[in-house]
Amino acid sequence: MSNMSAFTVGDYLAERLVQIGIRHHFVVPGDYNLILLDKLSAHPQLTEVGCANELNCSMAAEGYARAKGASACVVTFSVGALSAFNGTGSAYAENLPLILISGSPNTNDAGEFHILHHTLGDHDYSYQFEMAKKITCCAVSVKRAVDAPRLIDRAIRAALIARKPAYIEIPTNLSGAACVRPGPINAVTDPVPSDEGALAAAIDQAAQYLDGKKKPIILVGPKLRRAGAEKELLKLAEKLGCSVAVQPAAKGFFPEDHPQFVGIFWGQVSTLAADSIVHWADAIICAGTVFNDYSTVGWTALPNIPHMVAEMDHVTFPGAHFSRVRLCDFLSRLAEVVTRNDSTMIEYARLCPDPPTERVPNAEEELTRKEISRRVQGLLTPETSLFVETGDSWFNGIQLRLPQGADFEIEMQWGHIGWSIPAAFGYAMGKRDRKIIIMVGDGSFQVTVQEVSQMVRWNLPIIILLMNNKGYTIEVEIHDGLYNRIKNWDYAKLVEAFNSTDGHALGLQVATVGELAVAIEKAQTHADGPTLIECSLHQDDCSRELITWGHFVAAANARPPTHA
Ligand code: DPX
Ligand code: MG
Repeated sequence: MSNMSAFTVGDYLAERLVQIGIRHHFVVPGDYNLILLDKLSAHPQLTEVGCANELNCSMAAEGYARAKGASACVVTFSVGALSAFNGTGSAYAENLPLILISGSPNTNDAGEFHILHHTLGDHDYSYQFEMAKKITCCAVSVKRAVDAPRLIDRAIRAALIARKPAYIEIPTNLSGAACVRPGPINAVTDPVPSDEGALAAAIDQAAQYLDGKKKPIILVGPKLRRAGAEKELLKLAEKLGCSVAVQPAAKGFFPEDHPQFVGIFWGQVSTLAADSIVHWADAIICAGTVFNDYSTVGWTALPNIPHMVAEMDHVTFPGAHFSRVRLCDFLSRLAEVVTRNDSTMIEYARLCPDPPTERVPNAEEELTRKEISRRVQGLLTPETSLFVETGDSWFNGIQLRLPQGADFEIEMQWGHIGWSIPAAFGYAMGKRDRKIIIMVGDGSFQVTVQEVSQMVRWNLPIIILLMNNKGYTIEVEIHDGLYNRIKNWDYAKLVEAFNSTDGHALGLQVATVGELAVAIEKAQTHADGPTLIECSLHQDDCSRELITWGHFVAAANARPPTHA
């Protein structure tokens, strides 16, 4: 049997991707990865999904990992991979196991000192691998087919355990080389269990921490879902009976219709007075929290009492640390030992704001940001997945009330404008039954607009609400200059250009309350392609929260150097 007809390195990789639950791989072809793409698409359970460029491809894979728990992005050497590093960075920051796979030069070329296309034009072809090490939890470069199974398994296992991206580089002349068949997948997927001793000690320490505290509260962070610990958190919260506040990037990780939900905590821009009750508490159980300059509103909202922080695989208390304690084990064990204390709920009932009275505007009134939010609120159902883009869309989305089952996706740690378009596309490929809505600004849309054409190609009925305030408004609120003005486009016409002869994108422009209502109705019945509703807004029509947050983030950015 010739090498090319045997089970190959490419087949091995395909089998492993399928075994970890991946059903679609996102690709841009190039001559260094073509054989590999043939092998991957030959697997009966893998569907190849082409993207318009590698930035979008990596962001689509990032979104797919949100939907399916893991993803694969396959690109060519350098010209492809360097662009895909951006979505890989996002997956790192957002704790998502994206497997970045790059084709690379023929194994003979480095030793023969050849100059190759798509490279820096030097003789060293290791630079891409070296760069990938910095933005993944594990990078492997296959140099011989015999090493491929071990290296592929190592990279995939590392990604799944750490919930971070991994990198696999496969030379163009090895993808089709003969390879052994994979052993049981458990060796790759089995989680690292908690250390029993460390877990028991951490639970003791937690009991000590809570002992004598009168006003405990739980704060939920974005790593909770990545650790698969939402159910355990709910169990702990209900046993303790205390208030549960949620960080902005964790919106929806604790049900918003639950009586113990007290809002999104981020300092002065908190919802439902979450900041007041967090500041009133005397003990904070942090679960998967991330305190960065954005979530703390320019460092103005760091909790100022000693708190305990349960992370994905360790717990830290004031004065003690325990490694190898998995978040789900810690939370469910803690739920068994805590005693009920609902003092923060009793106080919250006293201070929580009354529901705002809603003004329903007339149809001929000029469209406003508030009215768009009111309409999006009306669209949310248990089947909705709402993507909110960096920009005022963050603040508008965070204000909405999520019904049980609705999913909320945000990329707050990486914060790459344009993420929502490819990420929602990738997510839609992984979860075809969800009703996907994107809230995105004009500046962000301009970055990754090409991926609307994949929504058209796959007939995905995604609704895109484009907030056209004619500029980078979030930047205006942080620090203004002419650079925050952008060229206006006819966005509605643009998405229809993607239709060519066979597509069904619908582009609508609205400037009044009545026009938005009609457009939303059309979008809801438009089932065989995306609908973009371009909402014309006044340049200064932005949220109170954005202005306040921007003020404090600008102050944090402007701190003078403390060391000369
Ligand atoms: C930038 C941001 O129009 O939204 O609501 O008008 O702010 P708003 P737009 O989408 O504009 C986004 C713009 C330019 N941030 O205000 S948030 C800096 C930035 C970034 N990501 C990348 N480049 C620059 N976040 C890739
Ligand atoms: Mg804008």
